[in-house]
Amino acid sequence: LGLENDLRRAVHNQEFFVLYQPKWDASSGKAAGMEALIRWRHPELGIISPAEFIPIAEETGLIIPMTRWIMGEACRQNQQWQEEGFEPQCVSVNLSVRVFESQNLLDMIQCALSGTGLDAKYLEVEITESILASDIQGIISQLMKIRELGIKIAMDDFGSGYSSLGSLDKLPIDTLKIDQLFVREYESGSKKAIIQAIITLGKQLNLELIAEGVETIEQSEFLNGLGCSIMQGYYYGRPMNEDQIREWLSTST
Ligand code: G
Ligand code: G
Ligand code: MN
Ligand code: NA
Repeated sequence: LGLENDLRRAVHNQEFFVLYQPKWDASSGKAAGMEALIRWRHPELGIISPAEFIPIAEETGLIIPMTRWIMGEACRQNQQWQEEGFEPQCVSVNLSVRVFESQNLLDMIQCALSGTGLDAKYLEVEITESILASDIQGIISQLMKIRELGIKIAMDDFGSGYSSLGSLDKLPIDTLKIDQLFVREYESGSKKAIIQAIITLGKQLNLELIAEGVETIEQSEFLNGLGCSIMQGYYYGRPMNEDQIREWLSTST
């Protein structure tokens, strides 16, 4: 309850900040976008991990104003980098199921874009397989409305949650993000088989593929060899602040 009250105050006092984690295209050797990740600077406890406060934010509904804030902030920052002359990049924002299902979502996205002037093609949302717990027609219609705004949709942590193979071909999405778990244990025969299966599936369905949690050159070469050239992970870059991203953009584009 302590954290819950603190979180309410944090939304009000804007105690959050955003870090951006690079995505890298190993086949072209260039930047391939970034992911916005929220952080909380608690006045007494210091930096708190989203793993601790996102579940509370979801239960209390505070995730909705928080997501409205981070989406606006990510769009504003992205537009600013472009105005400074950096090569345009797509920035993705994570959506909890609660936000995905919310009536406010389309308005939230439109406000973020119109408020900052960012071209919709430079915004992406990341959803997880847990959205598949509700009715498929409702999910498809929500996905189509999001897409009509011109933004992209990625399926995050793919392969780790609800088995979604039966409906994957019906979902209007652009990208599959291969869960870190498989990448971490890519040398084990079974994980290797799963990675290969996900890549084959993604290609057959004309989806873009991104591998998450890439920490070593061996993992990168393995994934690239299978045809998944876009990577995210500590090997290519940790979540960084806006100035570190400027630094990265100036050497990576
Ligand atoms: O950045 P880090 O690895 O600590 O994130 C931990 C978890 O918090 C990840 O599952 C990540 O997707 C999630 N997360 C980070 N930022 C956001 C956000 O703005 N919204 C939501 N819903 N989840 C986020
Ligand atoms: O659930 P989602 O995929 O959005 O979560 C991303 C989380 O993964 C972030 O908290 C980020 O800090 C973390 N992350 C990103 N790259 C790596 C990596 O190479 N290794 C590990 N262990 N975590 C990573
Ligand atoms: Mn993500
Ligand atoms: Na992920």
